[in-house]
Amino acid sequence: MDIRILGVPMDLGADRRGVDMGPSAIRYAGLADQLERLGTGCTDGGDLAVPRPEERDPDGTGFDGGRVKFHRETREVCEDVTTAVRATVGGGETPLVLGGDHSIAIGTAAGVAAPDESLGVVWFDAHGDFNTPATTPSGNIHGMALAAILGHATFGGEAWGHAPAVAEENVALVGVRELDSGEREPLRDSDVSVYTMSDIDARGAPAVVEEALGVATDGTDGIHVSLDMDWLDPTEAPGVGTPVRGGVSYREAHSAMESVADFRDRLRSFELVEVNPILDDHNRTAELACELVASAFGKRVL
Ligand code: 6HN
Ligand code: MN
Ligand code: MN
Ligand code: MN
Repeated sequence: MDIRILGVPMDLGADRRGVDMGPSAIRYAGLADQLERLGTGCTDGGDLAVPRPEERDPDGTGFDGGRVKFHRETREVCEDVTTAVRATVGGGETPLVLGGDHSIAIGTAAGVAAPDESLGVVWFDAHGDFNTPATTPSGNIHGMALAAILGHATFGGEAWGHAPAVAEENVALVGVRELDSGEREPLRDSDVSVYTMSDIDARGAPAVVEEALGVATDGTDGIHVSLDMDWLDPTEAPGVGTPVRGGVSYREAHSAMESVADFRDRLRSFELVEVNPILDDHNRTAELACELVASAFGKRVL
């Protein structure tokens, strides 16, 4: 497997400034070295250009009665992500996309698979990212990313971001513990398989992750893994934009990524988002991010 790292220093889709430094912090923690030690090819494709929030006006009013901050800029960056991811996959490499906030997933998902293919997705996150412009309490696009990919969120009448290759029945959301009131019903009514932290408490992380991977691989041409670092408990991963107590432990996260590695032949792309170095404790969240990526790409103790 040949991996290509694509950094997206994006923080237009979230409130707390700092996730734009995520790709740097993760590289600094030694990502490429760890991957090379696995014997996989690894090329760093650098960072895509992202406008600074200070240069722009977030505006974003007038979408289905709600607010969508930096809508135009986010859309432009996501289109660039799609182009870069598509070129990477087309060249036979596996994209490893580093955020940035989770809004970039809209660009990644659209680039990973052609519209006539079928792509399964495992979304590890404390949140549902299932808001729409009509339900969002924040106006932040990172909280709408999964809804947009599945074609639920329309932006001024346009189903922007909809990735037709991704069918709801092949999407698993794992580790959820904080949903906004407007996300619950659409998520319950959808065919997305939702595994909350209560499911992980009751059944254990390995069984839940195994089932989630089954959902994503069932009849699909490949899978995309989107790992929001706030999936982990904040004691392990303090450097994230929107921490929520009660997340998975260090060991559970490793075990989950080792399960992902068992499906390496199905893995089309991997994305790691929401590392916020400003809120971090001596880069430990970025270091953990590197370890988890290495586990997902096949690192073993023995
Ligand atoms: N993330 N549900 C909240 C919102 O603003 O929509 C938080 C979303 C967080 C999104 O962590 O990728
Ligand atoms: Mn997220
Ligand atoms: Mn999250
Ligand atoms: Mn769809």
